[in-house]
Amino acid sequence: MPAIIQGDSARPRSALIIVDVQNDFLPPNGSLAVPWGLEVGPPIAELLDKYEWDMVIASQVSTEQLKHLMDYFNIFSRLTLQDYHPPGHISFATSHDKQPFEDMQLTDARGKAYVQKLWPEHCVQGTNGCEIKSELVPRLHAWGDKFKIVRKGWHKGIESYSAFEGYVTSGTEPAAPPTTLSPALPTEVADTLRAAGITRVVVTGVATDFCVGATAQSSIDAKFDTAIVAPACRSIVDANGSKVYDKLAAQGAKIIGRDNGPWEN
Ligand code: VGL
Ligand code: ZN
Repeated sequence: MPAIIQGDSARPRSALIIVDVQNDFLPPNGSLAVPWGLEVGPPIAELLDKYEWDMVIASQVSTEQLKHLMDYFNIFSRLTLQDYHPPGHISFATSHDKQPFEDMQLTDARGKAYVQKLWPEHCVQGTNGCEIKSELVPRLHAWGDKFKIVRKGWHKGIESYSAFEGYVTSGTEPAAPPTTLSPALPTEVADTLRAAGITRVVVTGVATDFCVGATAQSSIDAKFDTAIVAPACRSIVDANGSKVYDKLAAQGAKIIGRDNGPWEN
C-alpha cells in the first residue's frame, strides 16, 4: 500500500470514488470520449499516490482549497466505477435505430418511464473500451481490499449513471447481469460505505454532467458529506460542468478547486 498519512481518528473517514475513467470515455479513441478527459488522469493519480498533499496537488488547487482537501481526505476506501454495458444496452442509439445524443422517451426494465439521452455504443463488457485506464489500474490495486470496483449499467434494460446504483464486485466476476431484478435500487454501495464507517464521499472522474453528478447527488441523498474535486473531473455536454456544480453546491456539496479553473472543455 502506498505511504499514507493515517488520518487521526477524530477526522471523518472518507471514500474516494473514481467515476468511469475507462477507455471509451477518453480521447483519443473512446467511442464517447469526454473532451479533455485525459486531464483527469494526473490529479486522480496524485490523489491515489500521495497523502502528504505535496506540491503537485498544490499546483492543481489553491492553498485554501488544499486545506479543504486535507480536511476531507482521510481516505479510508477507494471505489472505482465502471460503466459496464451488455451489447444492445437500452442507452445505445443503435438499440433504437436512432442517432446518438437524441433524447428519447423510454420505459426501462423496471417499468420506469424516463427520458434517455441516447449514446454511441460504449463500455461494452469485455471490450477494450470498457477497461479502466491502464495507468490507474496498478495504483488502484495497490490499495488491496480497500479498493473496490462498482459496476453499473450491466442490465440490458436499465440505465444507471450513479455509483450508488451499481454493484460492488472484486472486478473478476464473469460479465453476467444479476439473475433477479429487484424493483428497488441496490443499496450495496451506500451499505458498504457505511459499514466501513465512512461519512465523507469525494467524487472524481468523468463525466461531470452525467455519472459524476449523479453519483454526487446520490451521495448527498444518502446523507454523506459530499465533495467533488473539479480538477479531477471533465464533462461531456455542459461545458465546464457549472450547472451540475451549482446544483450540488446549493445542496451543501463542496466543489473543490472549481475557481482555480478554467476546467472547461
Ligand atoms: C456516462 C453517458 C453514458 C458517464 C455513462 O460515465 O458519465 N455518460 N454512460
Ligand atoms: Zn453508459
